[in-house]
Amino acid sequence: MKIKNIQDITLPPSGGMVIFVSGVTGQDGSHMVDYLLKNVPEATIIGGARRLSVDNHDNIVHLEHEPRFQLVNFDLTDSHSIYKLMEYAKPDYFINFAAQSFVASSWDFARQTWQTNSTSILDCLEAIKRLKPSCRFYNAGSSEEFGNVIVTPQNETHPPRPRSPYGASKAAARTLIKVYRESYGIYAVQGWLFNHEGPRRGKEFVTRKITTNVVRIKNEIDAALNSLPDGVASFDWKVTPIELGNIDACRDWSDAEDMVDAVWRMLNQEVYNSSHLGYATLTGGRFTPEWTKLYVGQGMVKDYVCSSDVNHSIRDFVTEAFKVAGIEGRWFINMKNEPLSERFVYVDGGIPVPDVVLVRINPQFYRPAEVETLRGDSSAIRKELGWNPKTNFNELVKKMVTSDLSQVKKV
Ligand code: F7E
Repeated sequence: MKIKNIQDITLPPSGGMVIFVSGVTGQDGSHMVDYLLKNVPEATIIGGARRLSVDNHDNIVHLEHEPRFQLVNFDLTDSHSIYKLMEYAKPDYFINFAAQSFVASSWDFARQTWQTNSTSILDCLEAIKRLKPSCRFYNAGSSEEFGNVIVTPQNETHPPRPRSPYGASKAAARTLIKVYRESYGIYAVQGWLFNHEGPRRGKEFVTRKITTNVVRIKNEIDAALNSLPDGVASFDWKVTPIELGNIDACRDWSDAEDMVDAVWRMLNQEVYNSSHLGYATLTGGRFTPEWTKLYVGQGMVKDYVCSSDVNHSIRDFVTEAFKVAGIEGRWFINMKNEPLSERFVYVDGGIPVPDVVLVRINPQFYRPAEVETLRGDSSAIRKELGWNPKTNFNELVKKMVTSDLSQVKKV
């Protein structure tokens, strides 16, 4: 897909709304653009992505001929890039999904994680302050900020107790955002987004790692069974198992498409919060910089927890994903009850086949420090901003496995 330089962006006539979404080739950025195209018809949408030698545009190929969307070369870690964007495009909204988002890598690349997720947010806030203080800013926050939780479920009052450089970097960004909101009246928010997934999720995250491998294993099983002579039952065949780390970790998983709706609501709280509607009415639905400043200054703008409010272990996700693919399996532990020996084995006609291992544990995927359990309490955003997520856990797993199965069929 053609990528422009910032100075080549085509801007709407004066007064037209401009929305900038960074990290647009990722899961959340691409869904955000789809959401805005559908729900904010008056906006010109600019997506920012780094120009890489290898094309990573799979999540946005469908936008190639979309007249309201332009893709620009943008790097969050280069402050010049941020200033150029703010100076030239002067967006009304800056929605930041660019990040070092893989928690496991944050121990290996702690400085780069900090640079991208914290220092760059400071650069964004400064650029907004200097060049367009009325620009509304969203930064992707995370349940990883809660980390070593002291109470379940976690809501907005839970203190930050991060367990990874990633969690620490997002907690730092949150503090900066609050400082800029309170010091300068900038409408800047950072939601605590719990895990959110879908067919566009990167394959290094555990859910998509599982769904893509379930599909691979399904094909291996089908090929093995089809090669047996009619009427012969044999389990001399093997599959290459999925290797996972801590399968006991519990996460609160939502659909990424539901999450981008929450983001837009957080960016327009006076529209969605019925007790704030006076602000929307006073401005005739379009927010002047003066009104925005007053609204923010009165402490009306809040960060919200966004979650499904239900959690499941990685092992639950595995079982459900295989079930959706039509494969029955069972968790199996050896007689000595050693945890790392645990495996998920194929079940044929109700009988486990211990030699056909579908999933096994590889300690390589354990983290130096783990967040064992996360479960959100999103009652505030549901009540105050009317957020109503549509997809539950089983539907999400089904959506992901079904999508990965259909990709295989296309090849
Ligand atoms: O791990 C365990 C792993 O990498 C989930 C990001 O979007 O959500 C995401 O962070 C759990 C962890 O996501 C494997 O130890 C076991 O307990 O899918 P994940 P994450 O670390 O929770 C938060 C909210 C964000 O903000 C992040 O940006 O699964 N796990 N075995 C494994 N994880 C991976 N990746 N691979 C495994 O083999």
